[in-house]
Amino acid sequence: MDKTHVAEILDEVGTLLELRGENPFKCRAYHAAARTIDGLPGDLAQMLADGSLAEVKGIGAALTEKISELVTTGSLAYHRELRAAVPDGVLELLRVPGLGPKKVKAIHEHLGVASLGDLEYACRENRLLALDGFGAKSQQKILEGIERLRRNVGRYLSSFAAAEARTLYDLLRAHPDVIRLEIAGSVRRRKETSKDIDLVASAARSDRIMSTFTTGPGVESVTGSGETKSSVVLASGIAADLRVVSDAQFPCALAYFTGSKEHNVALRGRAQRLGLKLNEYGLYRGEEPVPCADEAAIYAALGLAYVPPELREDAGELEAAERRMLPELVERGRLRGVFHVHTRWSDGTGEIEEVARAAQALGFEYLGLSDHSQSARYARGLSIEQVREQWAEIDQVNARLKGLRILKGIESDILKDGALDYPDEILAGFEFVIGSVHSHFGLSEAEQTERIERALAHPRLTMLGHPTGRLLLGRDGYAVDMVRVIAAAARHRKVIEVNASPQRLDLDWRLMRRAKEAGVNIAINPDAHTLAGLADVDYGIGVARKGWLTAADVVTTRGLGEILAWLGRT
Ligand code: DGT
Ligand code: CA
Ligand code: ZN
Repeated sequence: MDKTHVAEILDEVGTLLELRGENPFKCRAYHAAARTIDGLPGDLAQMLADGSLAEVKGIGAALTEKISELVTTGSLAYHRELRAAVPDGVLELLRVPGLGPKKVKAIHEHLGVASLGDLEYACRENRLLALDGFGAKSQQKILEGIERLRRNVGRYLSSFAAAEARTLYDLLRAHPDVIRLEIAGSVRRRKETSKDIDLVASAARSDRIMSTFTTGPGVESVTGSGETKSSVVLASGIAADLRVVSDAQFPCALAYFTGSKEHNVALRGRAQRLGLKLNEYGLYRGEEPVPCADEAAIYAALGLAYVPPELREDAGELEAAERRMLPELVERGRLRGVFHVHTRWSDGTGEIEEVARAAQALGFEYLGLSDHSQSARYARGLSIEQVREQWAEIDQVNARLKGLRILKGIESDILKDGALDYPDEILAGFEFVIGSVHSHFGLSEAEQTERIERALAHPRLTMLGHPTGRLLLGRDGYAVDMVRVIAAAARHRKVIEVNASPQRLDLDWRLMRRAKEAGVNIAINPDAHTLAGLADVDYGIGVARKGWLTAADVVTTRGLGEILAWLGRT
């Protein structure tokens, strides 16, 4: 083993000791030894053999023994032992700029954060503010640091990709040469994550548009530039491709670059069976182009109803389009209210009245507040006394508000055995109860499923929150049999939420049709922790559409009267 590698291991031992909260002198000794070894002029094996290593300042007998083990065996038992005690995700936290072992230790111990995804979520839920040595500023810096690390992952959350795409769209839309312009690719299909941004424009000439694109603000480097295609990497890390075609080519180019690839393949196959040829330039019968004014015309020429981009995943949409059986997808404008909103009473930032006014400004008739329950200590879950105080405040604010009704709810932890937090008489005082799993992620699939099934059977439970607990690009959901969970929700007539936080989008859209077919209604819940977070319902709409949901499948498209009747409070 060479010196550099030995130094790395010693340095990591120092860090692992710091993470354990060991004596700072001991930790520093390892870091210092690592630096010393790295800078030694001589040969390590030689120095061990002739005993000169033990003479080096700061090395000494104990370290010499460890270095000897490293050099001769290639690893160090002490290091392996320390390493095994720390989850991989916790070590990963050290890669966030500004987070040293001491801070990582505090975050891990006090907030249970064990991965980058956990950390991002904790920041978004304002959990770091409760820790000594952290403030709103450092929380923001950590979020930016995580974003930078993401660049190496190569995928981005839909919220981020869509915002970056929108900026490019606005830049190009203003260009006088542009005739038609659309965001294509996975962003247009409202996928939960995207690799890059795809834009398609039409114009009589492309050169000036291309130069606007490649020299646009936020462009860090140009990775390709040509007459029909240019590629850039933005300063934020994400890449973007722009295609410019003639206006006649635009519909087929847009369809092609919207994808998905699987949908394209199926569509092309269908064209072939009809004696047609479809590619990114056009639709042809023999050599003869079949003119298509827009995407709908392409589908029509293939005997199909127009397939909205969200459905283009080769999941049966072509068969449904042929039979004119595509669903009329839910739209943002149909949402009449929201559930699952946090306030300052637990880990949100808004006062009840502020949140209510923000909800009203978004056009909602009702606002279902659901702060955390008493077992969620890390999230400042409400004691029974605080629950009663919050109810009193809600009554006061409701008395002042016109046109918006605040509903009293709770995000009750589903306890390890599937029971809900709080005794039944307190639960009965809420107008709705969301049950969520926030702990014991490590149960077996059977145990986790039974736990959630038991919660769903509770007569006071209204809906299941973020059913798998996943954090996109952060951590997988816990092991759970969602088919059984959906069946249980159907049996007990419970709603499942689509948590619209862009980091969750859980229930996954791939499972929504199953829920819908089982007769389970979906609530599009922002899980907002700030006033701005209420608008996250837009991301929920995106995945609900991907999941083939109509307004009738989404409980929050119902007006207040119907909601109150459903909740049994007319
Ligand atoms: P992403 O970027 O991984 O989030 O997903 P997409 O769907 O945006 O994929 P991307 O950016 O690689 O390509 C954009 C679209 O271009 C894709 O949805 C379909 C089309 N496309 C790309 N490569 C192929 C291909 O090899 N065959 C076909 N049929 N279509 C392709
Ligand atoms: Ca893409
Ligand atoms: Zn939650």
